Amino acid sequence: VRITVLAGGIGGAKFITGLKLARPDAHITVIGNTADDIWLFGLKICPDLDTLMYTLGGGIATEKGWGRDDESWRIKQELAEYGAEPTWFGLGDLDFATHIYRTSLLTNGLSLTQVTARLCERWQPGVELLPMTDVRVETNVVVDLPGEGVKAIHFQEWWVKHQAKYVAKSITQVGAESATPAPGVIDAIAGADLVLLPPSNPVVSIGAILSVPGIADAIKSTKAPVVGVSPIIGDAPVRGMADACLRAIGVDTTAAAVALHYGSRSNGGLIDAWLMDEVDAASANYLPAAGLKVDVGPLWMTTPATTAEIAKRALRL
Ligand code: FO1
Repeated sequence: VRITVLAGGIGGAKFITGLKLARPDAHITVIGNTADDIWLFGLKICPDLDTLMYTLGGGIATEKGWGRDDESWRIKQELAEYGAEPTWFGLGDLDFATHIYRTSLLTNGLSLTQVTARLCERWQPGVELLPMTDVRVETNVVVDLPGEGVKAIHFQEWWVKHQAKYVAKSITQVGAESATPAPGVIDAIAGADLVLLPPSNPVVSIGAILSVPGIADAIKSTKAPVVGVSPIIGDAPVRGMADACLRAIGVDTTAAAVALHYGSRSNGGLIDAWLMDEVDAASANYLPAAGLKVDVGPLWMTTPATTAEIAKRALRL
């Protein structure tokens, strides 16, 4: 069975860990968000691809959910001694090696798709990991910064440097309109037996992937069923800042509102079915009228075993 998953970082990686346990026989293709990518110190950092690769390959710092396990921070300290900016983004020594190697391969002319495949030869994530595009696309957040006024800043600056404390007035994927899907992305959607939207951020993760021309159309027209898993439980994001991002696009932070935001494929939308948590069961009732099949069950991804149960429920749906 061929399963294609669109994924952001931490939530997507956790879900896919469970999916692998639920269906060890499946050929899983993961289309990763690259709009969180950022160039720092001359190096290309791909947070979501790396979170997927390290998590599925067994090298993630589990408590944080990003970066390497058993990490040290000597390079960061040394850069700080020089007064090198920025100091707000946590790049560890082992993680730096990934970014150095990735950037050197890109400089040698390999595409991000080829580089990601090369990095995965080491990590063996057990899935085919594809960037959404080989072209530079960056999520920008428009904020009103004290003393600076209204301006667009990189997503990582908003989220990591400012801890999302300034209201996101709007969120855009810069460069998306002229981007093209990476090789293999459209085929993975068109040729899938099942397409899954895991509990990733609907705006800056899934939304960013869908901003690449051609990807949303491929999902709308694939013969495979498309099943989404709610990233919202009890009117709050499972993790991260989906509430602040949803507010920026005028969508309520509820499981049902996110389902309606994606919309039913029978009405020109993106999904056929939606899995939501038990605490949101009351709002499940009015989704069938919007053309969506719904199931309700526990959605907290507390352990790989409970996450495998969530994945099995999505597969049944
Ligand atoms: N998240 C943070 O909150 N603080 C950091 O300093 C930080 C550094 C970092 C370095 C490499 C990497 O792959 C991810 C990193 N993240 C960090 C996570 C990342 O900013 C976001 O959680 C994702 O981009 C959102 O999907």
